Amino acid sequence: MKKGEIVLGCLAPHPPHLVYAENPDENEPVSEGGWEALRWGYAKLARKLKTIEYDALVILTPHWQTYIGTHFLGCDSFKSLSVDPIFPNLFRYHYNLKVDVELSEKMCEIADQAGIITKMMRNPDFRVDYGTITSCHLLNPDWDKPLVTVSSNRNRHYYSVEVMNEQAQALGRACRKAIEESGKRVVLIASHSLSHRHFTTEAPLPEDMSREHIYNHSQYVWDMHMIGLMREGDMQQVIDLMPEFTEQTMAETEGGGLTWMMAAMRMPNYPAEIYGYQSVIGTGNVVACWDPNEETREVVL
Ligand code: 2X7
Ligand code: FE2
Repeated sequence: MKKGEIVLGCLAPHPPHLVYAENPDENEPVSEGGWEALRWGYAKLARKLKTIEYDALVILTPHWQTYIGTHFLGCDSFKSLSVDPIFPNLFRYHYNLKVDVELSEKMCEIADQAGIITKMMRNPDFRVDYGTITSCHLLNPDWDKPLVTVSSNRNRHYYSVEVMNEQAQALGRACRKAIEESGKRVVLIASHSLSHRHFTTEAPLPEDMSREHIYNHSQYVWDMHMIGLMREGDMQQVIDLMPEFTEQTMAETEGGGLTWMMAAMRMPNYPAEIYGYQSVIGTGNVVACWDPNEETREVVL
């Protein structure tokens, strides 16, 4: 069998606002738009994805939080209405997604062999988190590829950001091995924002862009520093800075997504493609990807 490979890694933030602003048929609330810098960037990355041959999407999301080990979706499909607990006014999304259970089981098995506590999620009524739904909708609105969601273990809360950063790397290495053994071509997704302090009140019209800005300047400076390193292709430095960045900006990197993805991709030393940066209720969000194929890698922004 041909060795499987990771064909792309995407950093894909999941504010439900972005789906709300798109007005897709699947979402009940209706908007007048908003957050175009992120949505247009996502649309461009979604077009790139259409040009790549791949079998499955594998996504790690901080909104599926597990306290004992790492869990993997383990039923063929999940269908329900996802109502965001914090923004039910923006996000009531009817989803119907397919899972690559074979790949999911392989990742679970290899992670287990590496000493990581794991579990397959076999409850067909499990409610898939809105991080998975939002990032996957924006990257692949046709929903024509199976996916695997990997949960976010709460190492950061039990122990520290440093422990999270180490454990997420071990998980990333295990997932890479599983993908190689599977023979499949896989797109990885780290679903999260960067800096994450946010406003606690909402404008009367949520998409009123005259009210949208980053929560504070230090968050902005940190986000730009991290994005600068991504552009330079120094992901080892980004991961080394992760504990400090995460603590100082309350970053959503705390769930381990970017660390996991970079370890799985063996710490890229080539430039990331940057598709857009914008705040959503004060949080910092970048849409970016790492393309291991030199021939298709581009300077986007
Ligand atoms: O989950 C989120 C997020 N990460 C960022 C901004 C707004 C809402 O939800
Ligand atoms: Fe989030």
